[in-house]
Amino acid sequence: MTISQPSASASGTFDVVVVGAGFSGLYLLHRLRRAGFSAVVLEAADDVGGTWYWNRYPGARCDVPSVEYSFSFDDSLEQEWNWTERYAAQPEILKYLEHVAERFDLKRDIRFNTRVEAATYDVDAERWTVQAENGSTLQARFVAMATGCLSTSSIPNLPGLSDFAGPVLHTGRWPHEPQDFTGKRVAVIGTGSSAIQAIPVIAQQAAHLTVFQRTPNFSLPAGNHPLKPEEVEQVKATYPERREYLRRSRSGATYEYATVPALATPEEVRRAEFERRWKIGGANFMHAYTDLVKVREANELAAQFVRDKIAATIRDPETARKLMPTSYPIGTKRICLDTDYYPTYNRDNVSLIDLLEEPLQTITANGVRTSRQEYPADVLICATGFDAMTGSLLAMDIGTTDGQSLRKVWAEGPRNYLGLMVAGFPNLFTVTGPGSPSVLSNMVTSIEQHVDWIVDCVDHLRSKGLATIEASQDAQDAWVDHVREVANTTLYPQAASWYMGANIPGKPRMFLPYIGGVGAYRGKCEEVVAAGYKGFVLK
Ligand code: FAD
Ligand code: N01
Repeated sequence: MTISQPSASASGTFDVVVVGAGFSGLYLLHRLRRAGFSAVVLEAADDVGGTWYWNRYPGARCDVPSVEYSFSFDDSLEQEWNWTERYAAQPEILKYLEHVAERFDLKRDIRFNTRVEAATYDVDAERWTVQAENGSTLQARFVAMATGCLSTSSIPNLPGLSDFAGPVLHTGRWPHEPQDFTGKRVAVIGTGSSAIQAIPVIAQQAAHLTVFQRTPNFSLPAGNHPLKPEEVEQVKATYPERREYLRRSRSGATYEYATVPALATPEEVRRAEFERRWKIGGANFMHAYTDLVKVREANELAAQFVRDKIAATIRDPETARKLMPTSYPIGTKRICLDTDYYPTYNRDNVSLIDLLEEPLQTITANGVRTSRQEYPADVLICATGFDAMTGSLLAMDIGTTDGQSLRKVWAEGPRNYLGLMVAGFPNLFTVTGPGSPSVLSNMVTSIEQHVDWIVDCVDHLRSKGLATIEASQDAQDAWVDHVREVANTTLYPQAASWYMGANIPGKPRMFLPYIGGVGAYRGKCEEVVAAGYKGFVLK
């Protein structure tokens, strides 16, 4: 394989085309450049940031501690950057990513306002052609899809939506101009993580907020707080060990990982432990016992603890009842972290409408009509989530000149090897693809691992004078089976969640991420490399 020189950018021919300029695309570009490859990033938005560019709704923030939800690849970056809160808000994370882009001079190789619509592999020339909506056509040996797991917003096909007279906003495509809800009647559809963050903030401003809930979610207190200088210093002093621990940990973040099952723990001890973790805040609660997401009876103990908290917080018993999830195990839909979510329902200007009891019939010009009545609204907010994990990949027409089509190959659900490559599509990588820990982890930890693996792989091909790498069909089949088997040892498949593809009508149902754990998964990827890229065909 002849690798072109890093300067070969103007011609439209590159070693690697990267799609997406969020955490994944930025780090990919940096590493590819350092390794001496010519690379370009194509990004649909007009700036960097990905998730943190698009999700500008009030209250948006991370729910993995900021000091860990950040890059580890550069010592001076992590030492010089100062996070101000336990969970940084969207503007701060976006500022961080802009800083990273500036610091490593990344923007000169990012083409903004460039949405990729197709990528075709020429099997004879062993080369990808990538086409964008704006007419750009680029050629490359390799393509890396850094298109994000939660980047294709889903607006449900609600009857009458186009009749609504006021603005319709989606949390994942939030306008750049500040939205002023003062004096306005606001309707929010959905009660997932985005809504749960936005509702308490919007309620403080709006004249009235009506929340339309279909399925109640379990939410835990985030316990967000400003970081004290000494806390930051302590983290910085131990960053190398901390990051190494994260890479080998279960979720890629520091939690107090359980060692004992809930069912073997006396009730008073268990309640005290739940209480302690509830007070600290964060997803740490879900790691209290080894059997919480494996054994329904154990799970129910945690679920009931949260329901009791809801009952103790909400003054109106009917509202409390509506907010209590009962139809799926806690944690099997993405657990939510909040700041004042439940107390918000004690405000006079907030109402909760249960769409299971009074189904949504239509959106009207002036509000939302259910089977019971019309609820007036001046602004409609869809906090209705994403076509997760596969949506952004399948939005593109990805194929080969010998007739392979990703849309066809994935018609029954995504199939790949290690979440990194798909059999039949040589030299095409996905970052945090389905079948990898991805959305079940601190995603920055997982993104760095995937990017490092991909760049090391391309570097390996170069050093061996090889042109292509492709997942073998057998290895892919075995991996897909393994991903399903591990998922089936847990309660996760019992929920109609976006992890299962259940939020998108017609989407095949399968558990999309790999639940074997970040450290275990990293170990498998390392073993594959040590065994000469076992399960891949290199030519
Ligand atoms: P993204 O940030 O999604 O970036 C993908 C980019 O690709 C986007 O800019 C998009 O415009 C671009 N793109 C997509 N398709 C195309 C195309 N066809 N052509 C050109 N460009 C394209 N994860 C955590 O671990 N912890 C958290 O606390 C956390 N909080 C979150 C909060 C919100 C509100 C959301 C929505 C997600 C959160 N996540 C969190 C998940 C988050 O998506 C990841 O942590 C991370 O930001 C993903 O980075 P990425 O670069 O892989 O993808
Ligand atoms: O989306 P969701 P999200 N009629 O899919 C409802 C990450 N994230 O944007 O459950 C009525 O979770 C739907 O109802 P139901 C995180 O990974 C992280 O909130 O399908 N309602 C649900 O209530 C998260 O999991 C943070 O019955 C409809 C809601 O809309 C992921 O992104 C913050 C409907 C969608 O919830 C997605 O979160 C934000 C319809 N037709 C996001 N269609 C952090 O805190 C959908 N709904 C880090």
